[in-house]
Amino acid sequence: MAGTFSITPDFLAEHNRALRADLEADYAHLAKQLARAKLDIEELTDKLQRFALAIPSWGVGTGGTRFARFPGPGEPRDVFEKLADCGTIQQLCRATPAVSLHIPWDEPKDAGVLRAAAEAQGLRFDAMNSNTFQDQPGQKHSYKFGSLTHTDAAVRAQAIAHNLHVIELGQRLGSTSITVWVGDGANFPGQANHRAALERYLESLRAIYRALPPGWVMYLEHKLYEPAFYATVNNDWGTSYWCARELGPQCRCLVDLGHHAPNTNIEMIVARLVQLGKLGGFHFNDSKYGDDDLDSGSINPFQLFLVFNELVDAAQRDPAFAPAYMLDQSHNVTDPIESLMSSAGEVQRAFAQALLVDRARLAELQQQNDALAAHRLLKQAFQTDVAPVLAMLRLRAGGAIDPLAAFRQSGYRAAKASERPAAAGHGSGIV
Ligand code: PSV
Ligand code: MN
Repeated sequence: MAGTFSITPDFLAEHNRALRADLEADYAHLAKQLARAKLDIEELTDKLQRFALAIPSWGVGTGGTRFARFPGPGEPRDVFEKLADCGTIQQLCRATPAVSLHIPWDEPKDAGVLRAAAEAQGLRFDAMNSNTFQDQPGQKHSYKFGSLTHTDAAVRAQAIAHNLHVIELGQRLGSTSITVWVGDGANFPGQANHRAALERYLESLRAIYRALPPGWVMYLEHKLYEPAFYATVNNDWGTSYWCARELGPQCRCLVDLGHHAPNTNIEMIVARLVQLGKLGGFHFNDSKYGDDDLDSGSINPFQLFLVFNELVDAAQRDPAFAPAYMLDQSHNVTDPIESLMSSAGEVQRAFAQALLVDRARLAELQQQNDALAAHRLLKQAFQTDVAPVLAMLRLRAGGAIDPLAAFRQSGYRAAKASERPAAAGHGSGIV
């Protein structure tokens, strides 16, 4: 059962009272600065107000590496406690009204009870995630050598059945999408026939696609390597695009920022998928070397900005353009709630900065081949400090001006540490 401590509206009001005057001064100053560039701060704040990001249920537990996991105090022990933490993040940040569940990690006994618990926290369920990269207790066939692409049809059938179960559960929870990521691949040259494995992948996906309810979307998540270290089946955006196109309009590609080789031009992948009509959504995180699952914007905030630069460009061409935004991070050395709040802010910041780009002027400069001026135009937007806008929209939406400070002062973590004595072997985190 979820514990009882929660941050009270009075506490939040007191926190905001202390910071409000400074924020209003900073906001007024930024409004003047933006007005010089013919930008209306209220329009910007309004656009950001409508931006929503989903929290990964697995992100509120401490993650881990191949080497160890160092659990933190007061970690959630079940899906209801995870929801409580997600609710707290939303209460303070007001940018994360949705949760992305992972099944079976978050398998509820009663979907109705779980849905009601989410609604009580002001949360809804975004994309469901199926897990066929791990064996589950009592499962008949092992995924050691693959799931949707396994050479044995019985294993593939089991993995397909799991995805159908996840869709059915998602329907009861009010979700309208499923993200499929498989760990399938090979560790040795010669181990798998690349072409045959991809054929089996597509065939299995077709069976899942046929079960999609109307209005549902299936996201395909590609990944260059890991856990398979020589080759993965859905290894890159081109493969993902081809599969999504073969399957039909209810299938789109999901870009996890960490699933590419270092230095890959991810914003260009985004541009390509947008142009081809198959960009479905994101798993935001940051990385230095591989799928490091570091906090969004902590390593390469400029890349995050450039991704949003493409998304704002896409939205300008097509106002109906609405990809799904999710975080997908693993927190090894920080408090997961703090990391998720800070990452939500970094993603919002990148979006806000991308909204500042003068697109008509940029097109002119591109037409004139004025490389440096075009680059400086982007840099100017990227270097604008939009923090007052982000804080103001949190304040107006009933959140905290400074979520991190409010969280630390609230005593939430200490209260959860006593409410949630550590349980051995609980399902939080990724090891
Ligand atoms: C795989 O690395 C991934 O990015 C997929 O989205 C999984 O669902 C998630 O991480 C958690 O393992
Ligand atoms: Mn991911």
